Amino acid sequence: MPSPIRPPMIRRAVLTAIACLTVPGRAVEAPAPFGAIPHERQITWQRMELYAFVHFGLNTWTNREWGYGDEDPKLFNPDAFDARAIVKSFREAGMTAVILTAKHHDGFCLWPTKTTGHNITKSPWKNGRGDLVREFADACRAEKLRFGIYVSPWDRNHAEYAREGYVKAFHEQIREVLTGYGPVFEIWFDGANGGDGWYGGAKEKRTIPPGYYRYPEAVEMIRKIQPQCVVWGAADARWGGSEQGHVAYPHWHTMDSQRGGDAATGVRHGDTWMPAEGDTSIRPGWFWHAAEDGKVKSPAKLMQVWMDCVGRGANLILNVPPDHHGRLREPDLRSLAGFKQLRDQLLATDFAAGAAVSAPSRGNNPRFKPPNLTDNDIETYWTTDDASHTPTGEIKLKASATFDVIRLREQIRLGQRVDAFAVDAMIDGSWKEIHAGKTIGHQVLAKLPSPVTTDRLRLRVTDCPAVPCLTEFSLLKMPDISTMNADPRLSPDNLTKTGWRIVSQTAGDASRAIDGDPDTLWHTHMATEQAPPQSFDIDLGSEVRVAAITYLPRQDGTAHGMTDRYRFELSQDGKRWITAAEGEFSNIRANPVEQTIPLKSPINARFLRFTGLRCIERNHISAAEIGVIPAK
Ligand code: FUL
Repeated sequence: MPSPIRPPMIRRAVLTAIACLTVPGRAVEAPAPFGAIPHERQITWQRMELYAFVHFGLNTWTNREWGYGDEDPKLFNPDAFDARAIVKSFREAGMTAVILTAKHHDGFCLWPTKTTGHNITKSPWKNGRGDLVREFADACRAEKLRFGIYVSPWDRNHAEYAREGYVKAFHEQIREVLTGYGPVFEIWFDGANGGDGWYGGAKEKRTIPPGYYRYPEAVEMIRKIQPQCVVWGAADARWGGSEQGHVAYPHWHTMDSQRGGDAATGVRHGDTWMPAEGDTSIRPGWFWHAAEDGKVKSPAKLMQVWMDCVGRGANLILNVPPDHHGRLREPDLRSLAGFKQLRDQLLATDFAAGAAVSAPSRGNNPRFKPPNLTDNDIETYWTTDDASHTPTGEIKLKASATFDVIRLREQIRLGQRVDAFAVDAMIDGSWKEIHAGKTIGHQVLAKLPSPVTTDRLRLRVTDCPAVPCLTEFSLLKMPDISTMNADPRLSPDNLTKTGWRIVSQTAGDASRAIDGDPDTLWHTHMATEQAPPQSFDIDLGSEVRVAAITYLPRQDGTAHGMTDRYRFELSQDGKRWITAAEGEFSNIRANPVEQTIPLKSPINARFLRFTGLRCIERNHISAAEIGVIPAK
């Protein structure tokens, strides 16, 4: 949830260190910083990139997402809890830290706090002598991951909530978790404030005035106790703008300290360094629910989220909730392992490593030399003379390579500078632009539409208000995730959709119904509702012997536009069509799972038309995925 922000303090010492370093050869000063710049704690944090969120508490037993505040502490009793095993799984998944919900909105504290009786000492677990914050802190230390804490500002249990008494307790809770457990890399202040709650038995709705939590005071205290702790949501880092984990592109690390700004994009020329953290859960909910064991995000989906978050320069906090035994579930662990494998495959070979780069450099000084781009060192950078805002560098690879991901990084200690860049490849004797990008910042991972093979490239900075300072240029190859139809909501028998394209549609963006992603959808609710019938035609890329067709209704919890009467037509040339199936999806509202319509006998076709003839809610048509099951 969005939260108030405050500018971080600019640390001159770091700048001075960068600017005044002298080097052998001609002494040339580093470029002056541009705009807002990060604090050292933010730089360290931005390099952590991917870490785990753990939502665990009474909701794990009550099957709720937001506890009301009157839950019985006796419910908290995991019989197989092992913090070390959980943290080890995160380490093996390549994560850098773990953040625990030490207190969620229900007010139940997972450590023996002195601020409220609603805490873990009232639980049978370890005979009331348990301390979950300590268990996680110790496990993180043992596994060499960093540890962070979520303490919900909104407290639906506390009788004094929305009054002065609670703010004191809340600040005290912050002090407790930051004093007794060793270094805390991040503290998370959620912006959610739903209003109603138990509040000591009052059972009413309470609203809070702006500034109620007195964050500036809390931040001052935090700085004294743990100066390196990143305060998320109130001082050092911002929300990524959605609970699906992705952030927007172009993406800025800066915000406006007075007016805030769009959390997903950031604010160009904002006066405050306030990098984003995208948050999402590996499951639909944040807490564990048995009914969601079959709805764990696939490795391919996690990879997509990661590309749209970490690949745009933000951090990703991925929630993996333990069950009521206190263990991570098998499907979650499998997905985490698959996700790690995909990242490892992507990052295994940087085809640009050690490549020769020729370009002008600042004062011809070796410190700013172009090969700094390909030296795999995130601190060294290539830069040019002050007058040269849009330089070009030419890169000669050691050998011809095939890649489809370009990675770039800026030296963010000097601010986020680049507005636009382009990359060309030498193909068949001439330069061809293969990518035109916008922001870079800490990192950008640009996925090309198809792989490129070359041994010569050109990097052109095309728009930059100051001389650019680029630390890294890499070329990577994405493992084929289009063939990984591992999402449990889709039958593994579905044909992969590589090479499919939408030929025509009556309304909306039908490509979203053939992207293999159950979380995106086609719908015909534009400025006004486009009533059924609505249809689109797919070119399957080549002829297929179709045995069955599938329809996955929207998966986002609403029935708007869900179809219960359909028609599927097939064609070999996209002109003459035959009706392959027409009928009704029964019970689709109560059970919105993938529907499979077997054909009477297989039909050869290259084109498929789906028509939604009727909808069960509102007056438009929607579909999450349309698929084809080929004859065996
Ligand atoms: C939200 C909360 O309301 C959810 O329950 C969850 O904790 C999520 C991370 O943040 O604002």
